[in-house]
Amino acid sequence: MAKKLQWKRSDKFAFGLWTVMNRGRDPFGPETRPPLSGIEAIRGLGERDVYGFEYHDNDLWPMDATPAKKRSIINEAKRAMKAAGILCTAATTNLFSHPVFKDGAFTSHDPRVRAYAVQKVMANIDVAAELGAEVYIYWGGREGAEVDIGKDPIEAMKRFRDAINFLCEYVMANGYKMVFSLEPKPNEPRSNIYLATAGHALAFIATLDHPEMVGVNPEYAHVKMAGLSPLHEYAQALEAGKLVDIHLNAQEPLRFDQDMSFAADNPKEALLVVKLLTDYGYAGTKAFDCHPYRTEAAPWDFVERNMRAYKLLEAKVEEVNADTRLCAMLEELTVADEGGWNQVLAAYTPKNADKLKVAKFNPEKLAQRTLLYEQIDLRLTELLLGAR
Ligand code: GCO
Ligand code: MN
Repeated sequence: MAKKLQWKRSDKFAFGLWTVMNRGRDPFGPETRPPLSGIEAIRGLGERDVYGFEYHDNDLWPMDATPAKKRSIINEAKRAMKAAGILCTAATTNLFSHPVFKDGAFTSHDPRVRAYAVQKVMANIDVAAELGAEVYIYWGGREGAEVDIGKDPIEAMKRFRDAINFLCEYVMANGYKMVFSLEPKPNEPRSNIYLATAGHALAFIATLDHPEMVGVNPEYAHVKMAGLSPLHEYAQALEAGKLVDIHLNAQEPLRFDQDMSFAADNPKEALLVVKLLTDYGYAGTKAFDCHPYRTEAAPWDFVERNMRAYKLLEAKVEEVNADTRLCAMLEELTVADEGGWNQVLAAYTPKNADKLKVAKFNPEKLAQRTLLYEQIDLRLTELLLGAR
């Protein structure tokens, strides 16, 4: 393998423990792989030069673990991390598997369920801080509805907000160095999940008591499930200074949650995401949140394949950015600003408004300009396919 294409820890790749622990169960059939414990998952990822892992509380200890059992597992996880040289980069809470959460956690009708959910998060935030995680994720797995008349969506938002506000205060009161991250998803396992896209999440964050503590980690496949553009979601979050983590994978649009490996569906689209992250210096971890195909006996080919795909696309981005033909065509898209309009449009002032009010434009003439998109896209396709 070309040296440049071999991933290193400094690439900051991460995997959810649950991705390699996934045993291939789907709604139509049972597990096809033997179990892997959270500790084995940490070891296996560390041995493959993965930078970090993300975990749910119950990926590591079962929900009914005694305090002593839980403590011994956490200690073992810390030893495994040290031995394998892998970091814990993000944590999250399983608020969706147990039947107690069958109608949501933070948005449940039952105040006892909501309190239990917040308590479960607090307990894991303590562990996350101990393991060194600096990002804490909220994926509203069952925060949604099938029967909307039975669950007021406005009330649900208020409850969600109260929970996040409470937990922000908890992190601050304990002096933890940790930011929160909302992970949007449009549906599955609920018919409709609240905070369906990055746009929903960003708007919600603005209503929180501590918006500066909360960002988003859009998942590539969740965006495609909504029939939207992962590139645009990542870009909007990045531009807002809110992209604190990313979940990379692949998904055919508008289908069930396929959770395929990164770039498995649409390499050009994946390339443009890698280009965005590269060009704009995204510095967070790049976490893969997908599952090995059900036909795999072990998760390790899957782990290597995801990192390899990212490195291949990263090398391709370098090639694309350096391609003189493509650069020249992209350059032609920009228009010399002879009228000084950029400066006028950058800020409203009475002077700028006056200048704009009296300006004469010729829309017919402006409309005559053509753009080289066909050729540009062909050149990108050529580069992607290795045609010279
Ligand atoms: C999904 C989600 C989950 C979350 C995870 C962390 O299954 O659709 O992507 O994998 O990412 O629970 O929040
Ligand atoms: Mn995810």
